[in-house]
Amino acid sequence: MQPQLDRALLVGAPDHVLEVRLADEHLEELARLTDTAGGDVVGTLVQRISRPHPRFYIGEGKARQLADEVSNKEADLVVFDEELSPAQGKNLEDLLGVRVIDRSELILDIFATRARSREARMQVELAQLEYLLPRLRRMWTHLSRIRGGIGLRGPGETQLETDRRLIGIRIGELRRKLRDVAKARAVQRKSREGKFRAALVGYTNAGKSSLLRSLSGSELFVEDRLFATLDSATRSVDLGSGQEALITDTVGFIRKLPHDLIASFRSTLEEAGESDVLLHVIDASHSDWEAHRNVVNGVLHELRLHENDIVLVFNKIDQLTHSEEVAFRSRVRAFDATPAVFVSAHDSESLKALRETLKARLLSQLAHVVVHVPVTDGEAVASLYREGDVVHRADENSHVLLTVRIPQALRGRLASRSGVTIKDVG
Ligand SMILES: Nc1nc2c(ncn2[C@@H]2O[C@H](COP(=O)(O)OP(=O)(O)OP(=O)(O)O)[C@@H](O)[C@H]2O)c(=O)[nH]1
Ligand SMILES: [Mg+2]
Repeated sequence: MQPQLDRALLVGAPDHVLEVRLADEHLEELARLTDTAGGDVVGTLVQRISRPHPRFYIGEGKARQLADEVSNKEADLVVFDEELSPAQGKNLEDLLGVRVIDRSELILDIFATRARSREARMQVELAQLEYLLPRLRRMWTHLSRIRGGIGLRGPGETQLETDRRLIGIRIGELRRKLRDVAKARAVQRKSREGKFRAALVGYTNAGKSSLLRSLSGSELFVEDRLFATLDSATRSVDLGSGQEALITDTVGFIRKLPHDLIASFRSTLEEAGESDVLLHVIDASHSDWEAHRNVVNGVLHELRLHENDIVLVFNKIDQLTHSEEVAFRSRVRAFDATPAVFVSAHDSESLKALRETLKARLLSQLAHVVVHVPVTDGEAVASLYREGDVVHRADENSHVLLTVRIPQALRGRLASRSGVTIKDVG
């Protein structure tokens, strides 16, 4: 059900108290989304309102003006920045005679065309169907129009009932399959236990994938478009001094991300929450970075991840002049108690601060212990050197005495070996 996005007219109906600059910014973002979905923006229309009009969301007079615009500009699609109720969508379509979609539908459409992995595709399909269900009658009208059917009469009640039932069945099936995938992922995660893990979260286009690419030196898809990444990917990153972290790149967030989408990506995002630290990436060069940060904080809140250990990663500082950067840093420090680093994914030197921050967190989580290992147990000694941070070594006749920082998982494994004793330091 891919809509043909052609000549699109954008409509913004911001709250009348919203700053003009922000209202412009929101429409600009909607234009980028439309472009990402393959549409051509032929015009925009804005009406500041104090309350949505129940019939058309915008006022009646404005709706008629919109109808004139549609015919003047020969638009075949109208995109609303605000979420339309099923009835408002239908009324607008009846008035305008072209397809009307809202921001949520546009985002769902982008996700549908861009998701690659089986899991992401199922997540998107689930979100689309859940969005579609209450709007079925209107969707049917689209279809009968596209197929040049019997005009605007729409389907009969029996047909609608059948469709609702079929969609309900498919939703159940997708939920079941996604639960299985989540279980399989939990097993995979177990095998990574004991490793230090971080997850990149943040507004779309902030540079999450670019950062992981620079940190890990491995290929990842990066693009100056919204929602370049839909499938999470994990890479191992060298932190120096033999320490290593597993870092996961996730889907980006956006203002008014459809709830159905957040719900279907919940398991992937919750997995990010199980990591030792969340790296909240912010595009420091974007004029609206504070609003972006608030949107991301809101989603983290919704996913109950806001109390996790979070580090703010201000990216793209190469785009700021030196004095802008200085002002930026002091502003951030003055207003935010969350630890922050300032980096550029395009400058590997600047990433040192991020590696150091991660390493400090990794080391602080290690248990500081003295381990007695029989000299014959070469494997235990080797694993202490490989996974721990050896501070001191003393060789006795039958034992090696190592003062070392180790992850809890290694401690558990060693404790069960015969002849090995572990004591906490201080
Ligand atoms: N100048 C500059 N550009 C950057 C930097 N980091 C990323 N970019 C650019 O920003 C754009 C988006 O980068 P991505 O890494 O795809 O962003 P993302 O956060 O993964 O975006 P989504 O996957 O869409 O959520 C690309 O054009 C990058 O080249 C940086 O430090 N400096
Ligand atoms: Mg990305």
